[in-house]
Amino acid sequence: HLVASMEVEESYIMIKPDGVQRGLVGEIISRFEKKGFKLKGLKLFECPKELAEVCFLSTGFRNFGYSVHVEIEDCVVLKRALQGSELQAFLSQLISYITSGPVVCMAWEGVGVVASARKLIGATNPLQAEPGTIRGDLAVQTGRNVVHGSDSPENGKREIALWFKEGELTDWTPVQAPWLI
Ligand code: RTP
Ligand code: MG
Repeated sequence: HLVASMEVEESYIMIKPDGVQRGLVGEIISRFEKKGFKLKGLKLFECPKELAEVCFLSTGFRNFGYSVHVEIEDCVVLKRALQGSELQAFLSQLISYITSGPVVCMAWEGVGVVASARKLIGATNPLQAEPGTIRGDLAVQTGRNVVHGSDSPENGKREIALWFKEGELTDWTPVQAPWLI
């Protein structure tokens, strides 16, 4: 069985401030819930500036994909164009965005959840995201793309540890859930 050989993973999914402000929390959560992944952590949270800085300025800007930019055509341009103070300005815009209002932090578990969640979310630029994806259906601007999803199982674990405290995560066993296997 293909499925049996795949790993159970965790992904950190976050509804960004624009998603909360626009009343899309239920809509976004339901996409992951209906897909069949298991919710292990959920909170409404005002991200402190320090945490945003950790996310975007050190390891986390990698968490949020700076290293990934090399692979994305659009972003190669971005990487070339943004150096020194321009890069600082871009990062501080990202920090202002993510601290501009409450976010919804989620930990989702499942087989292949990291890649699958990114498919459900769609391309970084919502105008290029396929219809049927969260960004394809609900967003227009790259800088207001409503949701974050981890880009690797390693980052999934790391981001969950960064955004949740111990005791905020619940490991529960679904009573009867053949659809989760
Ligand atoms: P995310 O990390 O939020 O799930 O998004 P992603 O993987 O699809 O994209 P990533 O390359 O990791 O970029 C992280 C976030 O930075 C903002 N961004 N703006 N103006 C731009 O060209 C640009 N590139 C990235 C977006 O908010 C993106 O989601
Ligand atoms: Mg990313």
